[in-house]
Amino acid sequence: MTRQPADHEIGALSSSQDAESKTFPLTDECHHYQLREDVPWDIQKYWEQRYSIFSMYDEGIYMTDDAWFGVTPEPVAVQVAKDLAESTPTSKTVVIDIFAGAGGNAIAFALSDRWSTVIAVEKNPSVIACAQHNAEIYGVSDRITWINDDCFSYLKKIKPYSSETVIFASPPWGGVNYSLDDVFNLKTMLPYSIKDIHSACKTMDSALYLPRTSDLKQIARLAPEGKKVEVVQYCMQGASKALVAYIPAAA
Ligand code: MGP
Repeated sequence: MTRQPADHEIGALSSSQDAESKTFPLTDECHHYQLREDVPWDIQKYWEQRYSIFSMYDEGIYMTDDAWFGVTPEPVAVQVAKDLAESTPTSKTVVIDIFAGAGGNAIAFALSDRWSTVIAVEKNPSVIACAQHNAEIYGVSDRITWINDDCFSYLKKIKPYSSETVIFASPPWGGVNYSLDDVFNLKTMLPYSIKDIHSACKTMDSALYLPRTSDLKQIARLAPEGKKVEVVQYCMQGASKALVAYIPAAA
């Protein structure tokens, strides 16, 4: 029988007492834009899609300007949460969103009621404050353990819990120009390459949220010996937003 990590153990795994805290205050970098003219030009396209991103936007969703680029639209986050729940053996009860951003995925994992523990790791204090605030709006903030830390250092600390843990990773793709190449090269993804991310996660089952045009040959190489990787394209209004590669843990 597998043992679930108790809350105090997960807390003890944060890098310092300061890294994990009950409440992260919103900062000057956190905004709830109500008028188009207040929105920086480069994120106006995303602001136009605000209700697809967070259906409860008008309840007071907060984002930093950079967080708009990487947030998973709510219908996609809900479907990913459903697919991850269904494809994971019930013995695994902890899901860790290692690039939590403004919280869209962690909120969907918490709402799915599948996991005994949902952990959201985000290194930017302003961004984690937005995520926590947004999770409050969706009524699930207290069902998420918030870790303000670099995910690579955090992952080293949770190695003893690998067998009961699933990783979800929605990393930065190196900016909005990711779509300029017909095939996106995951080796040169910035600031973390696919190798950096996979090496840190490979002892656990993982789900990687990547550009829809990602090089599938590079993803196929991540399959452990004798196991398969599944790749799912997630679409809205007939167009793919991103793909998720579901990668089993290496033996
Ligand atoms: P997009 O391709 O920038 O916009 O982002 P759109 O409107 O689908 O495409 P266009 O071709 O019509 O211009 C699409 C989705 O990709 C976003 O909603 C995010 O979920 C995701 N996404 C985009 N970027 C740049 C990132 C990123 O850097 N990291 C992560 N994790 N997701 C991203």
